[in-house]
Amino acid sequence: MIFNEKLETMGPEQLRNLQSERLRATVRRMYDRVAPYRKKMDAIGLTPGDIRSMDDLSKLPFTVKDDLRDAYPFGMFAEPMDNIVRVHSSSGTTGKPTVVGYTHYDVHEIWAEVMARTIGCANGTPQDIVHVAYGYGLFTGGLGVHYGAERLGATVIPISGGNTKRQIMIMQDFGSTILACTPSYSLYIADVCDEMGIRFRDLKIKSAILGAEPWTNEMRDEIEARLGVLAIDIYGLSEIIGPGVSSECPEKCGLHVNEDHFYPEIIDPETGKVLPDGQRGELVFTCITKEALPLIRYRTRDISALSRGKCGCGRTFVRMERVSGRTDDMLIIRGVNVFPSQIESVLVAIEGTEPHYEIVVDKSGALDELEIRVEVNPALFSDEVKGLEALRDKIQNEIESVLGITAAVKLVEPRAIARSEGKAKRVIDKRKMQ
Ligand code: DLL
Repeated sequence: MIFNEKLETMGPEQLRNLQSERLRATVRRMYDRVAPYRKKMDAIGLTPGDIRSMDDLSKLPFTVKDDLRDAYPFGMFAEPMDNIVRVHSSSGTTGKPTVVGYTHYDVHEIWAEVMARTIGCANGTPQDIVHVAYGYGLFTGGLGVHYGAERLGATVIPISGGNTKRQIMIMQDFGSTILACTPSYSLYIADVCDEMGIRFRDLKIKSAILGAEPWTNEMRDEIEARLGVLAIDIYGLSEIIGPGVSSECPEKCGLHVNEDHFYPEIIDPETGKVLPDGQRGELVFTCITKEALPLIRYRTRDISALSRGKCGCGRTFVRMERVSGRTDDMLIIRGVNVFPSQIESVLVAIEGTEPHYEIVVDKSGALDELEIRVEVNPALFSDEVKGLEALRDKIQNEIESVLGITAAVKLVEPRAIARSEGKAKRVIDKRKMQ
């Protein structure tokens, strides 16, 4: 079902005019209200009047994650706190998270709208029962899908993540028809179903809106075969809105970007130059309607490509290819964004460890596993076992409180981790990606 036929099937010229008008207003707003962005424009002698249409977009300076970090927590907001009705946050490259804010308009007129479109892309209708197993909280997944499902007029089950047996019981008893969670969690739910002697296919779930972490078409095939559902890739990031930036339709030929709100570009990550359609590079978004945090040319570090050919579903919005990787070292473990530098700062702050470590990410069944191998200093290593166990527990707890996920910590003897002459290779990601 196309939720917003008028906008989602808009002709190219009309769309371009709408985008240009919105861009002009956004640039003016950012210039007048957000000092860090105004400084960037002033530095290159650019004024809001120089931006007349989408053709001028590439003149504008980029925004990067560090800009948000430098303005932590609320310094990039274009609205006074009185008008901010919600904040969310995601991991930053150091200990500080990235904080994002929303006005009432952002939550109800933009986010709920684009998420209703997303659920529509998965054949969702007001008759559906949407089982939201993304986490609720500072993470945008749970509440993002929640408001979209309500906007669509569907029934929401706000179950959040975890307690898988209970999830399955609720799906069975309440007759959930659309599942929203990470792709890996959907497979884990299927495993637990098997253990419980329940066939997932016998549940009423007809489609699944899966995202927040990279996955492949092969994984989709497996999910569709095992779960008997239509599995749709949904993409988004907190800085832009959360989920709802783009979504596949049943044609499965790329994710339609809600470009009347979030305008995408692909750039060469080295030179910053805009690349033509079809070429892979770093995805950059400009928010052209948001009030609280209308980031301009935000560099996502996600790798994708754009295509504008006709889509069988009738939607005209540009499509982005499934995200195939990142330009930085961010890992996504069980849907949680993790930077190796966050792990390093925990380790170096703990007495008794050496700055030599390895991060191993693997899959156990459908779920990601994180193991951290860290060298212990020689004095402690010869100490009694109790001391080592206490150290291991301490690291484990610290990691859990900083990252919000559990890690298996393995203490290894001094010099057990191979030294490197060049750039240390600290991350071993054994999960198979295409
Ligand atoms: O993960 C928002 C979201 C929630 C998207 C639920 C989809 C479903 P963040 O926590 O800010 O926001 O993480 C954003 O996750 O830059 C990508 O690297 C990655 N990501 C999100 N969706 C996908 C996807 C949410 N479908 C970061 N495929 C992004 C690959 C994805 N990577």
